[in-house]
Amino acid sequence: MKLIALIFVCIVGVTGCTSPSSDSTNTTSHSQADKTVPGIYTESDGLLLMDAEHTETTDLDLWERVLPGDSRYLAGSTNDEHLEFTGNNIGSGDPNAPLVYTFRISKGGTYQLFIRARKRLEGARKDLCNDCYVKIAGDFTSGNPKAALSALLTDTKLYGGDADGWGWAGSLDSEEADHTPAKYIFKAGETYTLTISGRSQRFNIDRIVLFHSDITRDWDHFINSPESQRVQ
Ligand SMILES: [Ca+2]
Ligand SMILES: [Ca+2]
Repeated sequence: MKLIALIFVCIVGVTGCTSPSSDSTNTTSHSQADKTVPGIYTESDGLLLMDAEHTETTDLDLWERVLPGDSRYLAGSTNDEHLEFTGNNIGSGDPNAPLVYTFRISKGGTYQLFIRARKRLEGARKDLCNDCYVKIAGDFTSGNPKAALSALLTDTKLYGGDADGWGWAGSLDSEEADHTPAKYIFKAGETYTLTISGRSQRFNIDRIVLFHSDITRDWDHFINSPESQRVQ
């Protein structure tokens, strides 16, 4: 019995020693290494910034990483990287290749969603290559009377972006959310999951922004600030 007890103590001891050290490793950096260390993004001062390429979804499927040196790369992207959707066609298609981002809200209230985006038209009509689908799961209500909660909870088209440089996609488009901003009333202390799915081919996404109604909309700040911290 003494031997069994000793073995048990050893196992507990080893387990107890290894988990804190791996936790500290996971939270020390927001560099490229975070790609392999999914964590929950944490809102701070009413602002949540998530680089699209830092999705916790490991299989990008029909999204492709676009890095400097690639002819599709657009300078000025955050983290020197963005994602391009390669599925469906340049007009439309069903929700495809979902990318997941989990985040925690500490300051409750109304948040608006924007995705820094580029429509790589290659000469195509300007309303092509310009959209994805978004949905959020969690305990929230709609922050926009023109957008039904059901539209925010299910894959709904979000469109926008720029053809010649980086722009912003922030308008929903469905029968229940007719060309209107994506706004959510989040609760303090709750965790939410954002899912972005591909819709039109050659739509590029760089950075995801959710900002509280108390915060001034400041694109330069949203682009130049480091992304939000992630915790395990
Ligand atoms: Ca980026
Ligand atoms: Ca379109």
